[in-house]
Amino acid sequence: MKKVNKMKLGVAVLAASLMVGTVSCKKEGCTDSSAVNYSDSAEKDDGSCEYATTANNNIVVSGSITANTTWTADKIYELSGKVVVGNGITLTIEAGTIIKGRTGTGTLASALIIAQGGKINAVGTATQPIIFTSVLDNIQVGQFSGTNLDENDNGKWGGVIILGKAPISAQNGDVLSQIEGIPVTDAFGAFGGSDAADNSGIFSYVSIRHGGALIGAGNEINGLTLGGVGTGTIISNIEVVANLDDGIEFFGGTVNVTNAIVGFQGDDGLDIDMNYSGTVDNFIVVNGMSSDEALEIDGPEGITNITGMFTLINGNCYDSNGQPARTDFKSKAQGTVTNVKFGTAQIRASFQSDCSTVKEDAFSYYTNVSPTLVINGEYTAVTVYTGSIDNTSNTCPVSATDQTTAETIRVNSQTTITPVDATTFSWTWMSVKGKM
Ligand SMILES: [Ca+2]
Ligand SMILES: [Ca+2]
Ligand SMILES: [Ca+2]
Ligand SMILES: [Ca+2]
Repeated sequence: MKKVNKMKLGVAVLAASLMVGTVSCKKEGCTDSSAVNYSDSAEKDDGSCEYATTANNNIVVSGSITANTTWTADKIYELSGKVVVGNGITLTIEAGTIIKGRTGTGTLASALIIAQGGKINAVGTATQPIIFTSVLDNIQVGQFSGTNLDENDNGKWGGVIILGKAPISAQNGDVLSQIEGIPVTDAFGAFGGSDAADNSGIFSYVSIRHGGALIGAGNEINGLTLGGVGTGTIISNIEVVANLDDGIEFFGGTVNVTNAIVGFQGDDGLDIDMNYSGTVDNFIVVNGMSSDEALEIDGPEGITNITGMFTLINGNCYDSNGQPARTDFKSKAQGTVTNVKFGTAQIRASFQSDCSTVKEDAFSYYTNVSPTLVINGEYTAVTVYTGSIDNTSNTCPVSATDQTTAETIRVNSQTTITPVDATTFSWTWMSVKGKM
């Protein structure tokens, strides 16, 4: 209905501009070739695109959402390519709504992208979570899960990307960056800025399943990507299961996340980059057979936003056999880990210009008299490994002293864990399917 009105408005505006003879007179219409009213002579999109439903009555959505929109639980929404919620626009998703991403990779990868200045208002409940999955999933309206996909089915669609204006630490001192996998020519891929309190909306009781398709060269998409998302945003009760890349990846930003569970990801459970400086409170990572690290954490990449520190509190990281899962504190990781249980902590040490000149890195942050990488919890081992010497190959050995120093810190920082309350996650696919 709104779309029809907008189309009439577009025609009226076009007619008016023709009458006054403005110099800019690009023909307006629907420029998306996947829409039923695509106009191959239109040069400027006027938001009038309308889309077919599929044989099973899914509502197909594609391209930019140009007016405030609500997706309702009585329908299934099918993402065709990248669906972008742009500046000034709010996408509301009702509790219980199912969104299915199409298959396809690269430019055809399906994703929901909340761009800078756009807002998501997705508020599910424990009994009616919002579910993102693949078109290959046979889940139907009103159901909690399908029957044909399991924790090993990943990469079947893209993922969800939220981009804000909070500080990041990107390379070259950039305060604004472009999220990986989205070409720089697409302005909606920008993230970062100076508004630590930026508000991208609410994302709560959301289950993201079976995603992670390749979105750009060498870039699989995370289940949930948070780029420069600010503290005004509420993110809570999130599940990412069977994603081909990371479960949740943070690129800078300050947003706090409470109650997050990631399982059976192809890469890392929680991945922190560009000096994310918010708090993740109450989380579980369950590594599958092909997972990489449960936690993979980097600090600042550049000269901006170097003081922020991440906080991980109240967590448990284990594998599908119940064994504690490995973590990796990589380049300049700085922050605190409190009341978290995991396996080996790998701690990266790197060198300035020769193997005796230690460079500031996770290892030095961990071993300093006043450490800026503080791990208090229960972890089974610590392994120091070397990063690269500047501009040369990675040839420095880890000294036995460094390894011993790290091990002493680990032993002294062991605390008795208060276990994560698993009932927090009883609403999730992993809990219901017995995969926790
Ligand atoms: Ca990633
Ligand atoms: Ca990794
Ligand atoms: Ca990763
Ligand atoms: Ca990373």
